[in-house]
Amino acid sequence: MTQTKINTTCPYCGVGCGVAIHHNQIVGDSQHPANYGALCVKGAALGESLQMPSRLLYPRIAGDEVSWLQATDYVAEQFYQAIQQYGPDSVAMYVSGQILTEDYYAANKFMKGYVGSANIDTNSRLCMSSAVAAHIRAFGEDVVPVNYDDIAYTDLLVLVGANSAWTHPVLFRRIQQAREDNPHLKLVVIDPRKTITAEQADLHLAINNDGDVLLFNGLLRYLMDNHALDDAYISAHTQGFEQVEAELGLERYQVKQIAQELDIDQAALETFYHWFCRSPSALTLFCQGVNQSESGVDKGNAIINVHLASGKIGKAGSGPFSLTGQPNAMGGREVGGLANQLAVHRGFDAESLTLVQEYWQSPTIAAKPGLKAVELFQAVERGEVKVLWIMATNPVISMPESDHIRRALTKCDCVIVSDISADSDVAAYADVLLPAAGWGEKQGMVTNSERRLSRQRAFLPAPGEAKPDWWAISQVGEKLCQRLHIKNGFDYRNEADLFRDYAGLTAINQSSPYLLDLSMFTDISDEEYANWQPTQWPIDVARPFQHGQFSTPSGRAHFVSTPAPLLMQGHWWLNSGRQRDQWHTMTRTGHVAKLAAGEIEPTLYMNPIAAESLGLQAGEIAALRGEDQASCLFAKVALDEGLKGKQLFMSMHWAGRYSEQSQVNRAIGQQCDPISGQPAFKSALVHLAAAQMYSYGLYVGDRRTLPECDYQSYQQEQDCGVSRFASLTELSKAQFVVNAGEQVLRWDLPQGWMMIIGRSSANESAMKVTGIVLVSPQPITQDYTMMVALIGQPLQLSSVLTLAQGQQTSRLICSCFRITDQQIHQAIEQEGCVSLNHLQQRLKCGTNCGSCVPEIRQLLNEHENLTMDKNVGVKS
Ligand SMILES: Nc1nc2c(c(=O)[nH]1)N[C@H]1C(S)=C(S)[C@@H](COP(=O)(O)OP(=O)(O)OC[C@H]3O[C@@H](n4cnc5c(=O)[nH]c(N)nc54)[C@H](O)[C@@H]3O)O[C@H]1N2
Ligand SMILES: Nc1nc2c(c(=O)[nH]1)N[C@H]1C(S)=C(S)[C@@H](COP(=O)(O)OP(=O)(O)OC[C@H]3O[C@@H](n4cnc5c(=O)[nH]c(N)nc54)[C@H](O)[C@@H]3O)O[C@H]1N2
Ligand code: SF4
Ligand SMILES: [Mo]
Repeated sequence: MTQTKINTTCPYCGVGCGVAIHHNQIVGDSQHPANYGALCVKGAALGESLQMPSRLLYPRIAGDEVSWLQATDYVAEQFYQAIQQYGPDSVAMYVSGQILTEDYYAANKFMKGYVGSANIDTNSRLCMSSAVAAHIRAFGEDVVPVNYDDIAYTDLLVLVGANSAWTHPVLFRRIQQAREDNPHLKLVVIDPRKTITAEQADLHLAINNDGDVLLFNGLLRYLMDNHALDDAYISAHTQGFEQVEAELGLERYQVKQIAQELDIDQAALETFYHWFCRSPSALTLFCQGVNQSESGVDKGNAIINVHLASGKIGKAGSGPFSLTGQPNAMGGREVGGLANQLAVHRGFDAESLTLVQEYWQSPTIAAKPGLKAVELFQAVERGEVKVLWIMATNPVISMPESDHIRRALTKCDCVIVSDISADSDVAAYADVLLPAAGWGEKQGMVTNSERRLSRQRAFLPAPGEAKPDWWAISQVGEKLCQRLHIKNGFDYRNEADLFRDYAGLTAINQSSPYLLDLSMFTDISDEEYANWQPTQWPIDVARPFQHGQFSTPSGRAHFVSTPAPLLMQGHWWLNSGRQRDQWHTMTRTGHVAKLAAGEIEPTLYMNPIAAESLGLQAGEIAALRGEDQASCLFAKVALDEGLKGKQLFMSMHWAGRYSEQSQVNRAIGQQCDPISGQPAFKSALVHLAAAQMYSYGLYVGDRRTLPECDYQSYQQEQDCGVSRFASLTELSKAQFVVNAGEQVLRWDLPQGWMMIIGRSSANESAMKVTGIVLVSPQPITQDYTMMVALIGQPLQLSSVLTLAQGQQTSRLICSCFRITDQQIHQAIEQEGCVSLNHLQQRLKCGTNCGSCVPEIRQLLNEHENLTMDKNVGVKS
């Protein structure tokens, strides 16, 4: 690393925190307006994440290392041949909200202007596309009309389908700060699941799955019935209200009916409606519980409708706030990386096609929208897409019905994968692998949730032959131009060249209603680009739509009719999402021991009564099948009273060697929102049963591979690994054939079975422990952290045996200092810690990144409630 201070941004979530690299330390950038120095647990672990176990270092074709020249020549030839033989729609790119704006711009220009197809889609389809469509329908342009600062000015915060305490932790800290500063500020959380975020709220509405449209239509009706509409705003700045108003006359939109249908308390619902009515300002933050739904776009518009109707938009402390997931999801939307956008917020109308093609001086232009992610992979499976270039995304894990994605990739003539990791799941399907420079090694621009452009800067050399993604695209672009005998459209020397080109293109929006205009940066020098400071667009405007002028042809915002869908009930339904400490498919966080300790194996969370109905207990294994019963996955059951009825929850992260078999998208079907094409990841209907496991096992040690088992997971520990496995049939000692030089020391012990593997030596007392295996007919609950400590130590059979007798596993709360719930309970019960402050002083928990503060508060609350219950018990 470097000695001079370098400011960059965090490569994870859309909060877009500034990071400073100074004296070999990675810390929060105290000057960055997104975080003012704060980082969450993932940001704080960035240093550790850089030591990746399997970096992709050299280009490869069919497994053989080749030069970049050979690789890019080969890729250009594959594109060229397919285009010549089958037309431009026979090739495609599938990119990601994790590439930088310059990479994105190059990819979009390559596909839409040089290949001549809009078959370029991105994992933002799985993430933000419903919000994008809702913005375009209401505002005429994909614009988030809110700033982070608005959190400090608002009277009411509504979080819909967002577990922000875990997923946007630094933003959530701002929310908590605003509540401390303003005791009148109310926080409402709308989520079928009682999340850590919901636990902190003044009001939690645990609505039935996909009840959001009904809930917000009901709110609009309530505003109407209670004379809380902003008639002046509606008549001056909007259109279409009358139709929406007429549709809300239905009996179904009355408070009592809504509460019943959503299965929530009527008084609680009325409280929310009343607060919204009464508050001078309100912010509605929403994320994947809204977007990832068959009614995702309507959910977004139902939310926007109430903001328009109450005039709570375009002013301080008010507005609908779609939170972006990935660090550059917003930048990708700006350049136009979605298949149904052309570029710079433009669609495929004749004027936009001409303007963009003229600016690019390109040989062609994609005349119609391309295939959206799910459709794209279906076309790949049908053999219609012959060449597919996948960049910075792992669709084998993250797309719905992932078995279909595996099949499609196997059939595809040529799959090109640009990644930083050689063993990302998608890499296994690649004909060509291109090594990408990763975070810290590459540079460029990212745009966060509040439309703020910040710089990522390099501070490390790229290893091996890894190169920035824009460079690889430009090389292939140049070689395609050569084959087409046209002028090279990809003659970029560096990222600044690309950024200037992109900024210049936005000038076409100047004489239009569109707000995206960065044309003032068209001529910035390399030095100005290097010294770029975080900048929000629209430039020099407090917030978009502040004067009630929208980006539609009429300048008015549109009310959109959003009929509430009928809700599914009575089925097992699988909700999925994120854990606090992992990032997506784990390629960047799975190997960091302190992050891996958060959720130690693929876990299916369910209500205790629901579990009992299937005869399932915590720690046992459940078998989950998708609606079509096609594939089955196993996961360990954990009980969670925050899940009502037949709701199930699994995290989306399990992938690769950590546990590809138990990856949740095996059980999730391809249902999408009909407008945005965004998959409904949060409402899969599934079949569930107890799996009849013959034995359960735990291995702690230095081996990464174990015998194939029906259920298997791997967790990285400091200097070793922890594998958990279970088998439907009997496991035998012979299955654990040990490596040369290892030997089994015990087998068939009274508590179950146990085996200890030690490095062989004539003298047992001189042996070192290399692995400990426990096998038992019951789920294993022993504390593995103690076993980790024994690995590599001189063999002391008695200590190992003691551990095998069993201790309950504790739950890790503070990842930074590895403080467990048991330690916190102990400090509260036995050492009299009664406040967060006390616990922080005593155990240091929550004093580094602060991501676990909500969980510590939850434990304190539990104790307080317990004490209250006891006191009540004494009185009665
Ligand atoms: N730790 C961590 N943080 C991340 C990421 C990560 O991988 N790890 N990824 C980033 C990315 S790309 C994204 S997109 C964001 C996602 O951020 P979030 O959207 O906050 O996270 P999720 O866990 O996907 O889902 C949010 C909530 O939606 C709820 N939900 C499910 N169905 C419904 C419904 O019908 N209505 C409502 N109202 N709620 C529902 C779920 O119960 C869940 O609690 O996180 C970003 N931040
Ligand atoms: N069931 C379920 N599924 C979901 C979701 C859900 O809530 N539930 N959420 C969806 C959402 S919102 C999202 S955003 C997706 C995320 O899903 P993915 O995008 O598939 O997940 P990542 O693990 O972030 O994949 C990024 C890949 O890019 C690689 N990489 C990292 N940096 C670079 C780089 O600079 N260049 C290149 N070329 N490669 C790089 C990483 O090694 C990794 O393989 O998952 C979606 N899938
Ligand atoms: S909240 Fe955490 S993950 Fe998101 S940008 Fe900030 S430090 Fe990174
Ligand atoms: Mo996302």
